Amino acid sequence: MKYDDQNIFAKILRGEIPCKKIYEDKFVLSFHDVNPQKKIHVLVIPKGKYIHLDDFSENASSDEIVGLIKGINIVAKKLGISIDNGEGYRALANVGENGGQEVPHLHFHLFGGEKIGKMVS
Ligand code: DGP
Repeated sequence: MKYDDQNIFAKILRGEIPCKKIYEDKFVLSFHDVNPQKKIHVLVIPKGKYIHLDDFSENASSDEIVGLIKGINIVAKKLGISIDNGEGYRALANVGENGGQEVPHLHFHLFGGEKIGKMVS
């Protein structure tokens, strides 16, 4: 499967569609999910063109992989939901059709601000 440059997150990365930005650096962009499922529900995406976690794991550079994982921690701290903040959150990546992935650009959902509950329903 080829990366689709017209997916919604590619358009957000190019600034063609607005987002409620939380954080941005060389490797990641983070913004609020348009349809929040919990009190806090944000997305952290790599800037590189990766379809899903498998694509990212196989093809991203070590710097990009570290950048994404560090980015999640930075965003959690910024939102006040990290372990350092005495809270905690769920980081979740849907992968492919069976994983329920709708947007074909790798993204981690961060859910927090309340007890998140059952892992899968
Ligand atoms: P997933 O099912 O894991 O692919 O989740 C895609 C998420 O992306 C879903 O929670 C809704 C969110 N989303 C879709 N379109 C937009 C958009 O245009 N802006 C923002 N901020 N979020 C979006």
